[in-house]
Amino acid sequence: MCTTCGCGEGETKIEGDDLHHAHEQTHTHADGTTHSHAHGHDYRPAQGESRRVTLERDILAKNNAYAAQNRERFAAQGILALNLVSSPGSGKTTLLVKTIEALQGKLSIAVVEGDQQTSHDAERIRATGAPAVQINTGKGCHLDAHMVGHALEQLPLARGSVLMIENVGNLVCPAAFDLGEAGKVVILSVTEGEDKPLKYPDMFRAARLMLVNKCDLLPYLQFDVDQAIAYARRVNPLIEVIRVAATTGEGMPAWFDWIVKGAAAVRGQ
Ligand SMILES: Nc1nc2c(ncn2[C@@H]2O[C@H](COP(=O)(O)OP(=O)(O)OP(=O)(O)O)[C@@H](O)[C@H]2O)c(=O)[nH]1
Ligand SMILES: [Mg+2]
Ligand SMILES: [Zn+2]
Ligand SMILES: [Zn+2]
Repeated sequence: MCTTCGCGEGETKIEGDDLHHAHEQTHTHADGTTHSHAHGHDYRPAQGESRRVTLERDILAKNNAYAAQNRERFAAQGILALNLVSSPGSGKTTLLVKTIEALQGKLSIAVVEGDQQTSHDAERIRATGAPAVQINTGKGCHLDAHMVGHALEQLPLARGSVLMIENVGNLVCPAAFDLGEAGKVVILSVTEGEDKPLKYPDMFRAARLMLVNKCDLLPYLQFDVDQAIAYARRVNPLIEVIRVAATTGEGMPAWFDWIVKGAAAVRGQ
């Protein structure tokens, strides 16, 4: 269950991982904790406000513990992990496909894909030759650090590589869940309206970088890019911004440079 909207948990499926089977037996996480949880067993809706608050705190505390394990693993292997968040259809997968193609031979990129249903996005990534694992969250509206930890078991992650995690399209709930990433990248496409940073401030506050995507469509829309950026900076004065069009390639080199610099920083170069 999501702490924000109360949507379902316990339906998660990870390609190549029989989650429920694995969790009927005890298993050990990197911190040495051994558990035999059925996914969602402790996510039962509670009665009353104070129980709800306690439940939220427990869910986030558990998530943060798994996120810390993921983060340790990324640090130990010099992996730059980015969490791509946005509303549905802003162009996350298109951006990833173009990024993998552009950086081929320069950086090794692996992808965790999150969607409620289908493995379309993982298939689009694998068509580039990059490894990808699809997580289907069922009724769930966001990825959590525990799911990502299990997906990583299916993914060949080279030392010094980049892990892109494409979250479920949702501008609300993924803001609350740390996956162990170095940073969240929020994608705002110009068809969505420039006021989204004010309407969904948690997400824009949580992000390190905002990609303003689909800029090729600006001639056909009434979308004030400067205003959108001003709104984003009103909720997060430190947010970095890059204007791009994933389909035409406009502005994309600045995004590629941002990744290459980030990866080098994580590797300590
Ligand atoms: N014109 C234009 N269309 C784009 C651009 N980037 C993506 N699109 C289109 O936007 C639609 C959605 O793109 P996706 O890459 O599937 O978006 P997504 O954010 O991964 O979608 P979900 O995973 O379903 O949330 C597709 O039809 C893309 O071709 C762009 O820069 N310009
Ligand atoms: Mg996608
Ligand atoms: Zn939710
Ligand atoms: Zn587990």
